[in-house]
Amino acid sequence: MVRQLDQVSPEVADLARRAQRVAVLTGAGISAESGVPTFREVQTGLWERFSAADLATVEAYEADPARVWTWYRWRQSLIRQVDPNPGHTALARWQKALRQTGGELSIVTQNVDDLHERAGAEVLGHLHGSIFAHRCFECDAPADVPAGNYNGWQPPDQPEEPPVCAACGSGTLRPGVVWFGEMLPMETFDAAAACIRAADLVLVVGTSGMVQPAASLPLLALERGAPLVEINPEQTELSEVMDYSLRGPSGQLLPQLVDSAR
Ligand code: BV8
Ligand code: ZN
Repeated sequence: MVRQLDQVSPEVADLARRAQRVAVLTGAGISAESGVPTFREVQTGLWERFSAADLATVEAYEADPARVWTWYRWRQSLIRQVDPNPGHTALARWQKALRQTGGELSIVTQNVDDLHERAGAEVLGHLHGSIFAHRCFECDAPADVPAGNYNGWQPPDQPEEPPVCAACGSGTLRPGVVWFGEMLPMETFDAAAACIRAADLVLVVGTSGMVQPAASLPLLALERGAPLVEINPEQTELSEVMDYSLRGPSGQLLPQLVDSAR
């Protein structure tokens, strides 16, 4: 039975203080306070007629490579211009503190941004890839491309064509992310499942719990009865399996939780 709270209660603080193997699944919400739009937010500019889920597909790239390529370049540019927020830095702090006492905090993220890493945390895996990785749409050869650098939020008024692959000379480049309908990197998924199964506390931060199979990972905590705590201003698809649902922004609640774990 989920207990919904608007701040860290003494029981939750006690769970955090006693936890030695913490597993954290994060979603777009943890980056929201940095200024990175979540998938639920409406699109603007060149893409206002499309939902993110429409553009994050092979079909969208095949239909209009330049539109999809430019969307990712714009998102890369935006991510480069924002900073990690107190939610990212709190997890990095907690990870360092636990490692000093032989514990562990494993971060598994659905996000394609690098804000956890830029906050100083080590990430066990990016379930949906990285927006800064690129590969050939045809031959899969990895490609090293400098990130998009548009000025601020202003999306370009003209789409950019994706570069031609230097390895095969015929394919064009695509972002190294997992699109809808594509398989997740299975070794990352398996490592995520293993760390959640072994955890003595599972934290789910900033995810609507709508995208599978990532959203099924927290359910593995039920196998061993590890406590499940969610941090999200809204109710999610996962709320009812949570032991505690902290209703608020992760940029505020994560620092409170980490401070209470000291
Ligand atoms: C697969 C990379 C099969 C790209 C992403 C029916 C039809 C068609 C498909 C399906 C279907 N049913 C299931 C599927 C499968 C599909 C799926 O789950 N669809 C859903 C939408 C129904 N899944 C897939 O296609 C996956 N692959 O199944 O392959 C297969 C099997 C065998 C062989 C071949 C193939 C692949 C899914 C991965 C897609 N790629 N990202 C890119 O980034 O461009 S997913 C993308 O959306 C994000 O990465 C993210 O993971 C996801 C959005 O989820 P969230 O992270 O939760 O973000 P969201 O915006 O939803 O929510 C934000 C949350 O934050 C909210 O709850 C909000 O309240 C909260 N929040 C806001 N502010 C704050 C906050 N929280 C805390 N603090 C705040 N301040
Ligand atoms: Zn190629």
